[in-house]
Amino acid sequence: MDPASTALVVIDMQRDFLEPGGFGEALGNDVRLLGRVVAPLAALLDAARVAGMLVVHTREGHRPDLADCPPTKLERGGGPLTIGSPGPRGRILVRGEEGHDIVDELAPGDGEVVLDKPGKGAFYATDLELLLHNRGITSLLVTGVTTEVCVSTTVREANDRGFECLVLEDCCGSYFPEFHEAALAMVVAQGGIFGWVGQSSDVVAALQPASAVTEVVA
Ligand code: TIU
Repeated sequence: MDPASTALVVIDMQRDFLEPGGFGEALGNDVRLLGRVVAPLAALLDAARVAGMLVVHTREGHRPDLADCPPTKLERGGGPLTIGSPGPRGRILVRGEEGHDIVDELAPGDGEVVLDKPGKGAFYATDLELLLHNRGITSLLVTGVTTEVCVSTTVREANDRGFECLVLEDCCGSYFPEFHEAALAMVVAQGGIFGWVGQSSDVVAALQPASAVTEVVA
């Protein structure tokens, strides 16, 4: 892995998915299941920043007038609350609202890309491919939530565009543990049909400066 041509992509670590009263809960999910992702992802973010890697944070959400939200997406879910409904942290999945933003522990740093996307995939109706191309990025470390929805969709989109993808298991989360496992198994099956799956601790170790590694060995 060359940090200069690799980007860390952090998908949708928003209050709307991780905290009560948001979109995840409106869809009937237990949002506490995603909490396990925060600590390893914070450590990975630190390591990526020290290594000078490009960091991209995505946020799923819509314009206040919902003009970019397909009626099919609005109609689904089945609960009393849907996209645009008022919730405890503002209107659900609407840009500019508190719930739409990224959780405090993983707040984007200065100069990091924050990419608003209307769909599940990070490449759909965004300038992500252009940003990565202009920076000479060829490989992606993919993290975030949920594994089988926005992470999986993004990995598939990235794969078709020629990016190498390493999905970090402990930095991805799902409301359905069995879907998490299945989505990751689908990435590596058939000789890595969409890419690879790994653990963040291995990436953090690989990103350590050579001097730190020497110290440990000594
Ligand atoms: N519902 C669900 O699992 N996920 C989403 O709606 N969006 C993302 O995965 N970000």
